[in-house]
Amino acid sequence: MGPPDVSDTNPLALDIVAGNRRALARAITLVESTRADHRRDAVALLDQLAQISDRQALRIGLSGTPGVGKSTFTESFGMQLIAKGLKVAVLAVDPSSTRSGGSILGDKTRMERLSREAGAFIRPSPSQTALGGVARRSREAVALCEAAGFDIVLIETVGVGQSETMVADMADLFVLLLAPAGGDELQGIKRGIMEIADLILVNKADGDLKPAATRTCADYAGALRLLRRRAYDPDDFPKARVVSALTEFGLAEAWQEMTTLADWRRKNGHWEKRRAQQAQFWFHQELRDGFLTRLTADADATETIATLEAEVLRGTLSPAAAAERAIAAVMQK
Ligand SMILES: Nc1nc2c(ncn2[C@@H]2O[C@H](COP(=O)(O)OP(=O)(O)O)[C@@H](O)[C@H]2O)c(=O)[nH]1
Ligand SMILES: [Mg+2]
Repeated sequence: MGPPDVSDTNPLALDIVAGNRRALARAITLVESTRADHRRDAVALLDQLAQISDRQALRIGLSGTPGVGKSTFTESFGMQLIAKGLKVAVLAVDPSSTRSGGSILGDKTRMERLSREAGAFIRPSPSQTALGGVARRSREAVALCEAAGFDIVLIETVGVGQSETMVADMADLFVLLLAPAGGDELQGIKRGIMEIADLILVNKADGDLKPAATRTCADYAGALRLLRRRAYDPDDFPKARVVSALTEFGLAEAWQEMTTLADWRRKNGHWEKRRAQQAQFWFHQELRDGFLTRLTADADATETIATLEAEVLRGTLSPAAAAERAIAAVMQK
């Protein structure tokens, strides 16, 4: 296969692939927009990029409660990757961020070194996004960073609601950052989150907190062993380790674990399979969203649905029968 024919290609796409940061930033702004014409441009752009670039980054999802050290970790871990000559993009996914302009922005001070690096790109989550749009915007921003040639895309999210699952659904690896627990209680971490973690990092293993971090890590390692084995893991994964984002203790080892796991998955076909399943999942998500958007934009359909809804409210029609009729009415058009 020769070089792709780029004569009809959007210059923005070419600029992104050439590694132009401002083009990347503009493209992310475009995919964040909810305007219909922007949406069309964004879809066309993403499609073109998929045609001209097959670059893959290692996508790392990173989650943890506020204060656990995500920003500090991202800074020191990111700097270590930069020192290896890797290009690092950091994206924030914050479904709750309707306030201050996103989670990373407020933390910019904690990523001062990283944000000055030529090989790094940091994008805070936008302040006002419709909740349903968060997943799409993030996923598309990841794809844009990938096309722009980043080796690592770090997708950071606060541990609220469904955001961890959402981030795991767009990542190759999912890392859970935890704090040392006081006493012997494990933090109220949900089983579902444990089940999607590939690597648990107990942060703040420094100074007075080190013994607690080590204990907590052993507890989590024990808890992980109780989980059902997953087909896409080698024997000793998922793992728990201690790190200190502050002193950088354990960060090189954490990176080693991530590459070991990623390489194993690549070699055993799980990487491609996971990416394919993710693409399939997002396709269905887009289908659902697309149908719903079109439905609510259609006056006749909206009226039909309102009429049926009134019957459901009165109890004269069952919800299932009403849905059947609504679908039949809409499909006939
Ligand atoms: N002792 C210690 N403190 C840390 C470490 N990492 C982060 N912190 C501190 O924990 C607080 C929250 O860190 P931050 O990175 O903003 O957490 P985030 O809310 O998860 O992004 C800050 O005061 C950090 O200095 C660490 O490894 N050790
Ligand atoms: Mg933070």
